[in-house]
Amino acid sequence: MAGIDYSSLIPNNVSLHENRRLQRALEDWQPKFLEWWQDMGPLGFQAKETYLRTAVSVDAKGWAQFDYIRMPEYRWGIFLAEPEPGRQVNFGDHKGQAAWQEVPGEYRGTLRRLIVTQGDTEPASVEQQRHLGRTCPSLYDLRNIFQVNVEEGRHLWAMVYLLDAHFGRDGREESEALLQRRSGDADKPRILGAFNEKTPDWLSFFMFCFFTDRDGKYQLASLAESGFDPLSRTCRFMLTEEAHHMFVGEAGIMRIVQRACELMREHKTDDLRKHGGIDLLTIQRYLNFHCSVSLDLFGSEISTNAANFYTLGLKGRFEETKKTDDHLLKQATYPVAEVDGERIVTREEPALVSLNERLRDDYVADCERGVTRWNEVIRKHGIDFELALPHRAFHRAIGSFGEVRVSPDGRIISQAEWDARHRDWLPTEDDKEYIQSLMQPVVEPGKFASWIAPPARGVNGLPVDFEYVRLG
Ligand code: BYC
Repeated sequence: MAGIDYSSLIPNNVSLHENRRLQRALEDWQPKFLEWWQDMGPLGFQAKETYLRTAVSVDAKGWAQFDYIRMPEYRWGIFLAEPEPGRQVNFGDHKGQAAWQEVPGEYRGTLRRLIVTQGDTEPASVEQQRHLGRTCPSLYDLRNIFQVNVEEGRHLWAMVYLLDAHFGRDGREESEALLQRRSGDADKPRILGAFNEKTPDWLSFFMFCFFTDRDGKYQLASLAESGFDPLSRTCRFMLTEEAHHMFVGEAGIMRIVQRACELMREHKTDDLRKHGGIDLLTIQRYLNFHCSVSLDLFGSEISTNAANFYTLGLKGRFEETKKTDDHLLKQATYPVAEVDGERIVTREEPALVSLNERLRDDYVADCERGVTRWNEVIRKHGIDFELALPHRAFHRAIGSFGEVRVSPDGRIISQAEWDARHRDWLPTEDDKEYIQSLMQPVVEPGKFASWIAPPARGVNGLPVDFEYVRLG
């Protein structure tokens, strides 16, 4: 595979110089992107040298290079994974046909909508995290959030490339609109619910990376199965970068849990607020919130949209090609959790309309594995407490559970019980105020805020006390 062409204004491995029209469209969009980055990207620090990784090839053995760079000078570009010779549409009505290199005319609108929805989340997350640099718990963490931010910016580029390359004028208009919507804005909000929530503190940030970026992993993996080959190749390379974002989330929460356990042992109390730590019950409430809003991102349990995406060959299942069924699913069923009066029951539903729920199942199983690793830290400290994922029906706004009140252990409850108890289950104003009070910047290399343990190792083999951002 050719490496990335860094000599041009927009680094790319798609021979952009051979397509003048597309190159001009992207070069026209680039300054608008940079303007958006200045307005809505990380607040402050733009002129500071940060130790960042940049994609330099799509070779699995060594695709990234690490160096100091100022964020606005990051080489955002367009990188697609290697083409797979002879790739086919692997599911749905077109199964067995050659994968499409151009958008099939009749699927234009549907495909554009999927790409825009995916693209919209990328700048949204940068906007949500805009203020966090100012309250970083360490230089190591400051560098990590900036790494996540620049890569979300690159993922926006990835979707804008598809829109500009394959959707003509409509695509260019959508590319502009991606820079105009704003997370949380009443008039022009981002498309999906979770991307309009606030990320006001670092506990929320780490939870977001664990839960919401993981939705990204599962959605991208499903789009990587697409019969539209450019989308598949784009998503395959995005997944390489996405892994780091989930690492930041899982390791961040693990370090907060570890610090909580150390403080509990040291002071022989669960009440860590006197000692500058975050107690496990508060962590659980934040977990409940971020898990539930991320579960909503999978859409309704029963969805004809999802069935259409699949039947048309546009969006597959997680690891579609590893599955051994007929990849048509016209006769198959799938167990789906549903409300039945006062109870939640599981019923067999047609598999095609249940695809959102199936992807949610894959996601929940992955989240469980992370929670188990956090609980291992608690267990090793000899503390009798377990973090747990809330029931999938808890605190939902989308789908069949959006209409009922459900406890974290999965009981349908009355509004009165919800009113009496939701403060035990979701972050309270008190929690938010306390967490906010902890958000004091720590920027001396090797030093960490009171509420989080240092990481086991630094970035790219460097020591933990390396000067990851040159603030001087
Ligand atoms: N909020 O049949 P339904 C990431 C809408 S994250 C608001 O239930 P469908 C990242 C839906 O649009 C991954 N609206 O759902 C992470 C539809 O509207 P219309 C992002 C919602 O269509 C961290 C209606 O409700 N990628 O990459 O089967 C940092 C009924 O829809 C929501 C994708 O999402 C919601 N939560 O599936 C950075 C992949 N849920 O058509 C990045 C692309 C549903 O009635 N998107 N609605 O107006 C999709 O595959 C699908 O659009 C969804 C929804 C899975 C999101």
